[in-house]
Amino acid sequence: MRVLVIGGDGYCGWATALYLSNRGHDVAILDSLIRRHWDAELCVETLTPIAPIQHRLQRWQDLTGKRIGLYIGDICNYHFLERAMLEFQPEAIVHFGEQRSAPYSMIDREHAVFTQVNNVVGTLNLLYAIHTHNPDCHLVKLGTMGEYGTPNIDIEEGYITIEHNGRKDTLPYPKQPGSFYHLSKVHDSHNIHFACRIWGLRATDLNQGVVYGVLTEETGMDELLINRLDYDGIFGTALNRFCIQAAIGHPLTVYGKGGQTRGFLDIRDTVRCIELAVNNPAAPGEFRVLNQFTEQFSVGDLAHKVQEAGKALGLKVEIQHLENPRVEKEEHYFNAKNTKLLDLGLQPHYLSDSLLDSLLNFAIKYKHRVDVNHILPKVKWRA
Ligand code: NAD
Ligand code: USQ
Repeated sequence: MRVLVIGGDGYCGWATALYLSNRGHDVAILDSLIRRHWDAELCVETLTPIAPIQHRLQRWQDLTGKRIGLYIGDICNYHFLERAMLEFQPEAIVHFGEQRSAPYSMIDREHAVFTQVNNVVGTLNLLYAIHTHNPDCHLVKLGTMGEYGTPNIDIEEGYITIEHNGRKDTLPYPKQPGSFYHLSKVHDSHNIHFACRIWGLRATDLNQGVVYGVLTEETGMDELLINRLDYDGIFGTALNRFCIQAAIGHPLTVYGKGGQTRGFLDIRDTVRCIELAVNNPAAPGEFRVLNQFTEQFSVGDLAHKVQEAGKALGLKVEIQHLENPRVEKEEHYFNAKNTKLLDLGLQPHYLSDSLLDSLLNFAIKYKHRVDVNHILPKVKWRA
């Protein structure tokens, strides 16, 4: 299948583009490379040294004989997007190309506005481009589990059946996101759902949990194919950050009580979930929602797991409860459904001692690149 991976220079997108190419799909990456610019803006670098996208792709072709196309540009620029769509004629589009950090979106008004414009306008342009030029193309859009927030009832996959005053309907599940970033995903979901209803587009919204890990079969093939691994207080995410903190002897940064519970998945499952969605497209007019995570953990549980795994490697790992920079529940009910991807054939890589061991060793290998000034969180929700 011809698959366009938007955001293919990023963490999930790079691993996915190589994986799909390796599995025989005809892949092209579209990316504005703006994430590299945000790193420069914040004066941070990923733990791993990532090569320029052109070198990465050349190396992939030299190693495997498989060519991945490249379109460098911004999906908020409609004419650029149209040209790429008309030239590549994708049968599926996997859309990772957004500003994805909650703290970045909460820095100040400019960053909140930028996040929502970049994400919502980019996705809306994409919907118009598909409708106008390629209406049968399946949109596989990365959403987030954070769209649901932490309600005191079970979280369903996208929709909930409600009885009200004697009448019954199946409706979009209520959304209570926790940042202007997470809100941008809710706005996207509404726009995509509407486009499916009015134009008959086919779309899958993948409400992904927090991703951890760095190695996939393909990105581990060669140093030039290495994936990014963020550890800083803005783009770094919980488990990845904890492993890197353990590697450099920094106390693990649990925010508040640490009872915040989220869905998590290994990056090797991210790439497989995308493949399952691509290979099993939504029907015309269908807005399909899948919850993409494999296990639930509280932040405190994860810190303890990293502490134990670190001990086995001879690392002395302390856990520190910091004042929570975010506004969120620190103790709450959380029980989210995630059966639809399993039904499609996902065989999860559950979090294991061997994964923690390999991630810790990876972090130790590159720990000389860590700038400790970027570990503590600096962005406050109430500022
Ligand atoms: P990332 O920042 O590593 O990659 C995003 C890529 O998109 C970057 O290469 C960036 O340059 C590109 N991009 C951003 N805006 C663009 C635009 N307007 N036009 C073209 N390219 C643009 O992020 P990631 O961690 O790979 O996340 C990818 C997607 O998955 C995001 O949509 C994110 O919300 C979602 N997601 C990520 C996680 C996670 O834990 N990393 C969890 C759940 C959902
Ligand atoms: N947390 C800590 N200590 C840290 C970092 C985070 O306690 O050092 C806590 C946060 O307060 C939060 C939880 O861990 O309660 C998750 O935070 P995170 O930074 O790991 O993840 P989040 O901000 O939710 O965002 C990440 C990705 C985002 C994606 C989301 C999936 O950056 O793109 O949408 O995970 S989800 O969380 O399911 O919405």
